Amino acid sequence: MSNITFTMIKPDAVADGHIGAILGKIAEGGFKIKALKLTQLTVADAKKFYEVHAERPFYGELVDFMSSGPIVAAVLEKDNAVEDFRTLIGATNPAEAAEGTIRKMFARSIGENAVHGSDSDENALIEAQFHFSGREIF
Ligand code: IDP
Repeated sequence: MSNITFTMIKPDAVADGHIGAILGKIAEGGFKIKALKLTQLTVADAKKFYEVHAERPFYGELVDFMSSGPIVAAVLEKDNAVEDFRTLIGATNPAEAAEGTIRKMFARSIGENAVHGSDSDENALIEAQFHFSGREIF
């Protein structure tokens, strides 16, 4: 698979009722949905998904937050998907995110920042396969 990225609508944005608006921004951004589900990470899932951040001071907080409630997981397709999606979501800290970006519009804070977006083509594939079986990706 190429030209794909993986995203999660995080527990804050699901709890705040932003699923529909965020999926709308994703569609307007020219991304095609290849896989989609409402799910919840266990603590073990969140630890594994974010294990590259295990040494960071916010790891425990991040794992607790990401397993705290339902999320929407999705695989998105577009030319240059990884980079274009990171532009659409904006900076990690919503206070620094550009106007009109998903994080600027919907995030609560640097930790509870509404959406995840893969940081490389390689990680997009790993993350898509972490959440979806082959027959769930179209
Ligand atoms: P990214 O999601 O914009 O790629 P990363 O630096 O990879 O940002 O961090 C992963 C996630 O960890 C962020 O999306 C955010 O939820 C959380 N995070 C990052 N920095 C902080 C922080 O300083 N405090 C609390 N949580 C943080």
